[in-house]
Amino acid sequence: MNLPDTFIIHDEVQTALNERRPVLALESTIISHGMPYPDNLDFARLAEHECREYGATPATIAILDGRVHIGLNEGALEKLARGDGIEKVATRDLGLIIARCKSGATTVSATMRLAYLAGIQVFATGGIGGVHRGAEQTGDISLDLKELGETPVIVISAGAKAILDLPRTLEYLETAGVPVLGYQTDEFPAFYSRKSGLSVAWRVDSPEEIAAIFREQLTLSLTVGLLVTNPVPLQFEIPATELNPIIEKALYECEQLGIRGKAVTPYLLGKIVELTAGRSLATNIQLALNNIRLGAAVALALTR
Ligand code: PSU
Ligand code: MN
Repeated sequence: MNLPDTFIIHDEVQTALNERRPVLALESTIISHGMPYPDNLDFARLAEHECREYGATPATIAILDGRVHIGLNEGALEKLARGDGIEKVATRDLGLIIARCKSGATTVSATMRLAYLAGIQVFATGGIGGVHRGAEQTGDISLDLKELGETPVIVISAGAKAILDLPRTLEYLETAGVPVLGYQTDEFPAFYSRKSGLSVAWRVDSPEEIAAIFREQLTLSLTVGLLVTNPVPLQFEIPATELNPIIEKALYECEQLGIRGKAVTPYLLGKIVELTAGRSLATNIQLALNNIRLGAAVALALTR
């Protein structure tokens, strides 16, 4: 594929792509805007380590000084974790950030698009953005959903964050034509919790099935993503009953402070870490690592 000259593909990633070995894309907003320093740096390193352990080359994606990096070195991870001058970059911000030679951490939407352009088919994150509660009034719907409806990449997530309006998020995904698969579950997981009370469209039980479904989508030239939802491991989940009052409190304070737009999700995640005395951070890290393990297995299945 002919890549724009603003792209810098890490040697290790380029070699893996050339040799048709499994590559897994990882996002950077979860590092810069989703977790506090220095836990986020430990997470970023562990994420890449876990990916390798499970047989795939990690390609963490971010923009540094106007260059799109597909695969990062240790210095870049450190810079993203510290977060100074690091913008939160969704697909709509890509042109501006690159044109102005700025640095940014990519969200699910931007990471999907850049992974696709770089020829990477699988991407593991924590949880996708979605329709926010109260979107009837605010109209706040994450660009992640639109991107899922437009870009053929497999996204492995722990569902959507419980801070969102999950029924409306699922309705949006249906309208956008995005298949929502439950990995070894019939229920749509709610990020910190394994259950949401909502059903997924289809259940799958192996990485091979996921790879087979994606191949058929490509054969049909369907230009949509494939959303895989993978529940947080039982020992790390925070049950919804326990979390709901905390989410209510975080949402209330967010509203009181008048926080809007792209600052909402980072604020809520940070507030929940504070209100759970760090427990939600441990859960966030574990669910993301769990997604990386599955993502590596799916990337491997796609090479067979
Ligand atoms: N998953 C996490 N932590 C995060 C995010 C996802 O475990 O911080 C980020 C992703 O980058 C996602 C973004 O795309 O939150 C959604 O932001 P918004 O609601 O502003 O679209
Ligand atoms: Mn938003």
